Amino acid sequence: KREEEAGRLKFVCVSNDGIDEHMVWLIGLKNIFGRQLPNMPKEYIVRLVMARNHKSVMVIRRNHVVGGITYRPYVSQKFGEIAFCAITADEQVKGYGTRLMNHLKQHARDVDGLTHFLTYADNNAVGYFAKQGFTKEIHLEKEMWQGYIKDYDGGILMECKIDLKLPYT
Ligand code: BCO
Repeated sequence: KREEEAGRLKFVCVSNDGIDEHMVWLIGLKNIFGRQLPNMPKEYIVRLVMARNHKSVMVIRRNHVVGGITYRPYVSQKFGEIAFCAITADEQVKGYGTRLMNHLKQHARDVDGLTHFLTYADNNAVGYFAKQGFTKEIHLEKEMWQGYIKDYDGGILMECKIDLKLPYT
């Protein structure tokens, strides 16, 4: 919190818009995903991080990327699909992952107009997602998301309802 007050820590949401600074951050985030999600093909990571229909919420400290979440907002369906989520190795378990998720929820609700998130969580990330309010019970009607999100084996589908009023940050 102190670093945030000193202006050294910031949370941003960017997509591939050609702005130099955004590109540098997206490349930094893509590299973190590459290291932290070894089972994901590198080309797949680059493709989604750089896709114009995806957005990335990132933690930036002293102009370096600490971690981030890449998601695809399905605005007409009012839900977002989280594609990747990671914090750089030496900064994990310091609370960044939680704060990142809170910023994501606030942005998704207030800017994209979303009400839910869905994600296929890795087995070992289920605990983290559960602490962020995700459940294995899916309340969204299947017609809302089936055919939109890509299902992949090895992941467990989890859902999070975004509170309509809660100040997340
Ligand atoms: O609040 P508490 O202190 O009780 O709990 C903390 C952590 O202990 C707990 N936690 C963190 N990682 C966990 C976990 N619990 C179970 N299993 C885990 N793997 O969650 C609470 C929040 O901790 P945090 O805010 O300090 O989390 P952190 O470390 O900043 O960020 C969490 C991760 C999961 C983003 C980070 O550890 C990470 O990058 N891990 C490696 C990459 C990864 O597993 N990413 C998620 C994979 S799923 C994916 O991206 C594909 C589909 C979404």
